[in-house]
Amino acid sequence: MRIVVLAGGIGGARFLRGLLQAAPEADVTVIGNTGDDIHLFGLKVCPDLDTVMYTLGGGINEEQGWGRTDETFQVKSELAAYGVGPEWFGLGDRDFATHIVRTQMIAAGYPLSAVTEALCARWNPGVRLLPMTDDRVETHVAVEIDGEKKVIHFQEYWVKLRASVPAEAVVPVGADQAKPAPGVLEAIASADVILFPPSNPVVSVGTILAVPGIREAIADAGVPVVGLSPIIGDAPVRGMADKVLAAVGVEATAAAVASHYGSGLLDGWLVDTVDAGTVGEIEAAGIRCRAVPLLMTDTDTTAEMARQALALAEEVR
Ligand code: GDP
Ligand code: FO1
Ligand code: CA
Repeated sequence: MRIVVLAGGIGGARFLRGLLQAAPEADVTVIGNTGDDIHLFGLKVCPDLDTVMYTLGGGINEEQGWGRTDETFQVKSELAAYGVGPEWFGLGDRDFATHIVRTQMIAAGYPLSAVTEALCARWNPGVRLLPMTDDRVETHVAVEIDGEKKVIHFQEYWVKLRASVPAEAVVPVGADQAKPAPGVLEAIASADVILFPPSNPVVSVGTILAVPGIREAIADAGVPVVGLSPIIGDAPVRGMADKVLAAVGVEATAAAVASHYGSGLLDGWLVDTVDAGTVGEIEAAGIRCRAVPLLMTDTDTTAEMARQALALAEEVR
């Protein structure tokens, strides 16, 4: 079975770990979000691609959900000693090697998709990890700070400000000129099922869908598209997805996210059992819905979620 998964970082990666346990024989292609990418110290950092690669490759810092295990920060502290910022983004020594290799390969003319393939040759994530595009896309957030309106990089909003100010707009800069990376449209066209994991609907899945051609390819794929809600009981399970959902005028509820994706895209939607009351409303919107436990507490639980998603896909096929 060929499965295509649109993934951001932590939520997507943890879901994928369960999916691979639930369907070890499946051929899984991950279309990864690159809107979080940031250029720091002359290096290109791809947080979501790295989180998927490290998580599935066994190198992730588990409690953080990003960065490497057994990390040290000598380079970071030496940069600070030179007064070279920013200091608010925690790049570790091991992680730096990934960004050096990536930046070196891009400078040599390799596209991001080839770079990602090369990095995955070391990590063996067990999936084919494709960036959504080889073109540069970086999400920026319009905010108002001390009465001054400005647009800042997503990572500054998310990590430095901890999303503590309202996001007035979320803009994937470059998306409208971006082309799907090689293999992305082909993977979608040959998929047996397409999954939206419990990733951030705005800055992860939303950014991937903002690359022209991807949303259309999914809508036209003619195979079940099933998503899992990142919102449980009217709040994101972790992180600040509610802040960016507000920026696009979407309530932080499982039902609102389902209708945000729309019945033109989604055939099925899994909500957590605490949101069982909303199943009727979602089905009335033309999206088949099931209430199942959606907390990814461990891989076995996540594998069950993945099995439920695949079962719902068969039901709507
Ligand atoms: P990020 O790029 O690192 O923010 O990761 P993603 O975008 O892939 O996923 C972030 C989303 O995962 C957040 O909006 C969380 O609400 C969601 N999430 C995290 N853990 C869980 C979980 O255990 N269950 C569900 N349903 N969602 C989760
Ligand atoms: N997230 C943080 O909250 N604080 C950090 O210092 C931080 C550093 C970092 C370094 C490399 C990397 O790949 C990811 C990193 N992240 C950090 C996560 C990153 O902000 C993700 O983009 C968010 O989790 C949202 O996707
Ligand atoms: Ca992300």
